[in-house]
Amino acid sequence: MRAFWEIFCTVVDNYGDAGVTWRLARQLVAEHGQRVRLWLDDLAALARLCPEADVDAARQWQVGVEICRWPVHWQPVEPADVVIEAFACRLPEAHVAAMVDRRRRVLWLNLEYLSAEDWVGGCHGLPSLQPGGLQKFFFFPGFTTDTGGLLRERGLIERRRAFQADAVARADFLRSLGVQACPGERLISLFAYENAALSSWLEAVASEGHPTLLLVPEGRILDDLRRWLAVPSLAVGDGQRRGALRVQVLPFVRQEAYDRLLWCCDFNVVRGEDSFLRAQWAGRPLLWHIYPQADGAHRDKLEAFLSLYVEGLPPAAAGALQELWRVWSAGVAMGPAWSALADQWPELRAHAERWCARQAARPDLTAALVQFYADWL
Ligand code: TRH
Repeated sequence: MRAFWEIFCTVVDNYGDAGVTWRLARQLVAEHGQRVRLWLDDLAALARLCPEADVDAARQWQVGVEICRWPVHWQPVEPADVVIEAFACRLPEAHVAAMVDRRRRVLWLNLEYLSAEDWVGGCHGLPSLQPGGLQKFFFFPGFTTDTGGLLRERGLIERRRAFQADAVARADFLRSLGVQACPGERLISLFAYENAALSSWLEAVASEGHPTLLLVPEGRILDDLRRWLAVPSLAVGDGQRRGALRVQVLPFVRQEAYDRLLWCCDFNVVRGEDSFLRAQWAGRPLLWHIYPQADGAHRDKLEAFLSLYVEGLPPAAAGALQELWRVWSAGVAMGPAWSALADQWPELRAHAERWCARQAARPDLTAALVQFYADWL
């Protein structure tokens, strides 16, 4: 059944909002044959993830998705069959009125942020009555069977495993980014917000007995990195060595290439929502820089995810991982937590693949949305 979907997204900051809705839009088209219009108020964010996107176009098509600039002054258009407001952004009032008036019923969904908290399962799929008699349904991504699942394209895990098994493909890909890894070097990627803990972590890595290559896409952490390296500036392509640690600054690459970077690395430091999930699909140990919230709500989210994630890990490995994530999030000294992790690498590596396989065995979020619409009809 081919339906027409609209996805509305305001870019709060960074890339996650555009990143998640762009993935969802593409998957609805490519895997479910749906017609999709994506409304974005900031095309510059999208253009970082999809360089073909034209930041000046009011309307354009990319890989079958109609992308429209969400104008400040809304011009009436016919609403779609399914209208998704991403992350509780406010739909134009005139559009809601048009949804009320539409002859065919409209399914109105609010796609929420990803969280592992307990209450999410109880709220997933609940309707709320809106003025005008419409119902809005809350759709929660999540890690448990009572949620809407996780964004995952068809065949993703198989493609990732094939790539990881292919040393030539990995080397070619890294070379395309200007990276030449030395034999035996451990690869770590770093995509994070500013963090006072960075210097203590890099000290620890640089003083280890084995070599590490740290790959840092350009972004908010660069200033902290530059200070630790004590260099006047850092730009894409720059490389530095401190003890056992080599550091290289990478360009910000398109979304698909960032996936491959995660697949190449032994350990990934990620942030926000989308890169956090992609690192899980990479099947490798990770460190999450959760998006900090002013009211401290991110701490509950971090703990909720940790308690789910460490299930099945031996206590020593679970404790070491939890401690590392907590100190990184708190921005305090990382040295002891990093060395405590050293003995746990084999456990953590096997666990990351197990966790990925367990999550990938569930229906993905896009399929769950399509099913939700079919059931609602
Ligand atoms: O950019 P973020 O910090 O986005 C955040 C989160 O979404 C957070 O939940 C939200 O509240 C806040 O924005 C407003 O982190 P995130 O979610 O990982 O998004 C980054 C996107 O950038 C993701 O889609 C991956 C992509 N990316 C690339 O495409 N190329 C790159 O080189 C890199 C480093 C990232």
